[in-house]
Amino acid sequence: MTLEDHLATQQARLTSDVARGMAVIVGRIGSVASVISQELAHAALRDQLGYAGGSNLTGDQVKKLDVWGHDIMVAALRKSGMCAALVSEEAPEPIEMYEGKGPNGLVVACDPVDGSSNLDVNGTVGTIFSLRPSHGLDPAGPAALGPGTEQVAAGYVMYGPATTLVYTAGHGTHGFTMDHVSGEFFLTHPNIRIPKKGKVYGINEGNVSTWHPGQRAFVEYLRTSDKATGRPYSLRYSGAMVADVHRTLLEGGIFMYPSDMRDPARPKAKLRLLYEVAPMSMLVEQAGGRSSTGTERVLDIKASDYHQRAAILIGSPDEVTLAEEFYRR
Ligand code: FDP
Repeated sequence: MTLEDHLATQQARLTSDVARGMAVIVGRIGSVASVISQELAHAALRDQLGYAGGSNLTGDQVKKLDVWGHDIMVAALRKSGMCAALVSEEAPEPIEMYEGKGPNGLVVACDPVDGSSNLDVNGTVGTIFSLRPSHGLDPAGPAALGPGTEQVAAGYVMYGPATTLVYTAGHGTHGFTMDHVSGEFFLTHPNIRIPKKGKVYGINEGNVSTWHPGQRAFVEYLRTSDKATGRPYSLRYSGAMVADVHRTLLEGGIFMYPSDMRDPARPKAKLRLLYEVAPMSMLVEQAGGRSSTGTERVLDIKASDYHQRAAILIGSPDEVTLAEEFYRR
């Protein structure tokens, strides 16, 4: 089954005001992904690696492929005629699109090229996206703010040895693999269910000195041998959220990017709520998993800023629940 056919089945299950927009926009993102995938494969040959010069609003050094990915995403969403505004990691304010205004238009939040530090070393990177109803607002950008439970669809594309697109429109999480000859996505992972418990954890352990004591104790627990509870866990960390969440979704376990708690009164998270943390949370919940900040459900966080950051502990229900217990102790 192609992505297009699958989108038609999901479209039939949504309310009419958002259904068509969801199918059109996810389809467009699939087309953009096949172009990004080609570009990544040839980037070194086309002088597309390295920094563009300058940094984005959240202070990250911007790479040439970040800028390029953003530009083609803007053009594709504008052309879709269903996107009323785009919140992108590479733009300080939402990009309003009059082509998609109206009661059925959707607001898209997107990180076109996520995991950019992997770009120059031929590592895995991804695209993450989230769709919400615009409710006919004009400007439509503010419709992106609010809890993650308002998302009507979310997904990511992973550019690894194969290009994989995983999305949910609120009725399960489904994975597709791109045929590199035609650029078309085919359903290869229908209705993904995350294992209840896993054997792997993923976290940047270089940050250990900045963690909450509960976070430190939890990781110490995972590293301690105990046959009865399947410990020690193995550590896997790719440096790209998409790859780490994808592995966790398929094989179980937990991926974590906790806040820097050196000043407990002012926790500092790294990953962005609207176009990283919230969409991944919807995808994993739809597959039977959980996503928490350590103290609250991620999808309940009400965004008040387009580039707001949030902590995330995401994966199998058993590990996320246990991590929360460690935070409470
Ligand atoms: P990157 O900064 O390379 O774009 O989006 C943020 C992100 O990548 C995630 O994809 C990734 O999980 C995380 O940051 C990696 O951060 P560290 O280098 O701090 O581990």
